[in-house]
Amino acid sequence: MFKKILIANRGEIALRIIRACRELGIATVAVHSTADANALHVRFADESVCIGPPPSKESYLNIPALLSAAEITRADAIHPGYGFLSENADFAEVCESCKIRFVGPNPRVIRLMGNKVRAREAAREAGLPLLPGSPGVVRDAKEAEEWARKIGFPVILKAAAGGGGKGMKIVREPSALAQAFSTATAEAVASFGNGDMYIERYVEKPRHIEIQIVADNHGNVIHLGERECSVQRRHQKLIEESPSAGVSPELREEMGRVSLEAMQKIGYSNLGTIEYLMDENGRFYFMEMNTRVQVEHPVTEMVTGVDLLREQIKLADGEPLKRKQKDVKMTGSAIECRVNAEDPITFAPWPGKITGYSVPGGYGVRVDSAAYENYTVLPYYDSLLAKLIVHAEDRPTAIARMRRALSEYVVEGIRTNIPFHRAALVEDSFIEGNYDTRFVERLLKSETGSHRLRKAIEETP
Ligand code: MV4
Repeated sequence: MFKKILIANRGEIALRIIRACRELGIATVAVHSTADANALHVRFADESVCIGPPPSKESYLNIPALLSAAEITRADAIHPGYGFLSENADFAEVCESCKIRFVGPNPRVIRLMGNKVRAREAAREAGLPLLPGSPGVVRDAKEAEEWARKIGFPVILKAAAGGGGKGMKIVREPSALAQAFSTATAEAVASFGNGDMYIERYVEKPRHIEIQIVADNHGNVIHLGERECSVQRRHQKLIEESPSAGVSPELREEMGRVSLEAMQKIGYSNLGTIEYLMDENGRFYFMEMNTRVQVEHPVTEMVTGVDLLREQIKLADGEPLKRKQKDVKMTGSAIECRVNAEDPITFAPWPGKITGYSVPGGYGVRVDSAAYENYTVLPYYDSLLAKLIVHAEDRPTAIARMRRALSEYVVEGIRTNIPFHRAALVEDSFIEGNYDTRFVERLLKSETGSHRLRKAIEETP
């Protein structure tokens, strides 16, 4: 087993990794920017190294500084967490060439999944269902028009280097295609330095359902069921749950089986998440694959009883999977609310000092957070303050438990989106489990939704 792991991240995920290491008897090295000198991940780790000034580019994304820190402290592995360098194939490659294990899949798969056109092709070859679309890169507007005619409108143009919604354009009629193609291409060049586009049939009100994959270096793959992540705004997820109310046991079996078989064919190893779009008829289509641990991994941990970070580290060390698919059981229902330091109506980031702080607790409640009283939320990094996770025997009880936990949460001195969560969890469509990716938009637009949000702001301590 590894003796020492360097955590190339900050915030709650750095703490989550440190906790898993401590339980495995592995020493930890925190890295931090000058602004993070007082952060909890620095205090929780056995050692720490300052790697640069506050901007991420000069610290948490600074590859030479990270490798120097790993070499100086003699770390034998680097855990990238999520975000930052977690899906950077070049970084994974440099780590391996420095004889430092990268906790994640091999650079080949990271690179494959990073290019959405190549990922789509690999998914098709591995037997995953795809939406009708171009088999490869669409070279110009004329070619896009030919494909659109075959596929049928509406269509969506997507950047090969994209993900997270950048460089995407929905096109509803032939006359709008040429303009959309050039705008999307320009956006993709500006954002990713790569203007390659592909085209797909557009699904109007999709649900975002993802399958958790766990794979070892010896060809064994299992899945841990699905997470539903349809409650999101501008591609930022806000609420995730497992299981999804829109997935029957039969559909779960099917999605899990095809996902697992595809990963065996691709030669995937370590943790991974396959994202699917589900249409109104319950049909699912491959969207993209994430080759890292995800923010929302705790809901899967709560329903399966599998410690994903512990497993991830053991898998990176080459340990074979002990669990077989038949050993995986999903029990009850788990929900996660992402508590962000942001305005609950405009969603604008709201950094600043937390002057008063009290976290919820009790049966079935988990808080993954790096916040504490007198902590200052910094403007340089993402605004995730805490993940509030509940687990209960069934979905209605989980919803009641989450509402109870949200009512206990006190954060003074900054604005948070706790009122948004309070409003969301009383929406009929959420309670019925009958919602899609337009949920937040509808809540904010509706009379009752916006009224409830304003009331929740008044009532939130
Ligand atoms: C789509 C789609 C509808 N049809 N593709 C958004 C981010 C990127 N990963 C892919 N996305 C979408 N792709 C087709 N063919 C709708 C979205 C989409 C979306 C997907 C998941 C969760 C939230 C979303 C919000 C808006 C659009």
